[in-house]
Amino acid sequence: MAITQIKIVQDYIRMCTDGWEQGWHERNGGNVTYRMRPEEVEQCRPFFSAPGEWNPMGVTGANLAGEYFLTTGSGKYFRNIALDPLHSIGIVEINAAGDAWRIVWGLAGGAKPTSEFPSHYMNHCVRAAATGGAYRVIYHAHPANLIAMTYVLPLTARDFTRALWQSATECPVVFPGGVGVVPWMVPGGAEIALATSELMKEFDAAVWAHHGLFCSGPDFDTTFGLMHTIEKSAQIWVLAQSASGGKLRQTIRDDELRAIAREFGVTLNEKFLDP
Ligand code: 2HA
Ligand code: ZN
Repeated sequence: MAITQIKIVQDYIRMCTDGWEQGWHERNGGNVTYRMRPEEVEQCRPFFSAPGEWNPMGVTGANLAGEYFLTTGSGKYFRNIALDPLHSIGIVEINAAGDAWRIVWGLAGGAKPTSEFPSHYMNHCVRAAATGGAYRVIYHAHPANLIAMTYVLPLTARDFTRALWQSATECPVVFPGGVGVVPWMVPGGAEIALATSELMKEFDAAVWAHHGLFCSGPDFDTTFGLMHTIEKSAQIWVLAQSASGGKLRQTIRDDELRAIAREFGVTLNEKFLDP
């Protein structure tokens, strides 16, 4: 038995490979973290090594102190994860104060968790609190069409939510709360982590201007599906804007968005609709 035969590890690796195949993870771009269930930690524990040093995150989240996370490695390529999980991903434990991690499995050869671990951790803290512990996955990718939109639209939640809802009929059903937008910031630190987690109090997804997208969800399917749906909608938006020279002939109207929500039993974030 190897740790890579455990289902949660296999499912995690599959999500990483799926993202690579979509073209969202050039070089070392993007990262995924998963907050493990206690029984999954126990399944993996026989493979744990002597824990490493505690490493401060620069952010604090008390509600997930003591939890374990699967994480991609800093500087590691999604392309290689399935071939070499031991060096590409790892499991980290959070300390009792909720402000530091240590490696208990993987990230072999001196690797570290993703450079965006502070953002991931703060997003986990906020989404877990907002969903009674149901949300377990944070996914960051670099999908090209969504990034292209951040050069064209005003960087507001309203502009992005409306454009995405209007570009594919499924969108208001998949993310009825809309998406948040973080202005351009230096990636990898506490400042962008706090800005993103502030938006994650309200949204399942946050756009990083000129950089990418953060998605959250209860499981890999839902979270990957959210990334996929948003990027597909962004692609349609870019195609329609390009084909029309920025002059769309028609789009889905607000009363039609409300009709979709009624039919599918979801509540749209009304502040993004006109009265
Ligand atoms: O892992 O995507 O945002 C590289 C990145 C940083
Ligand atoms: Zn990134």
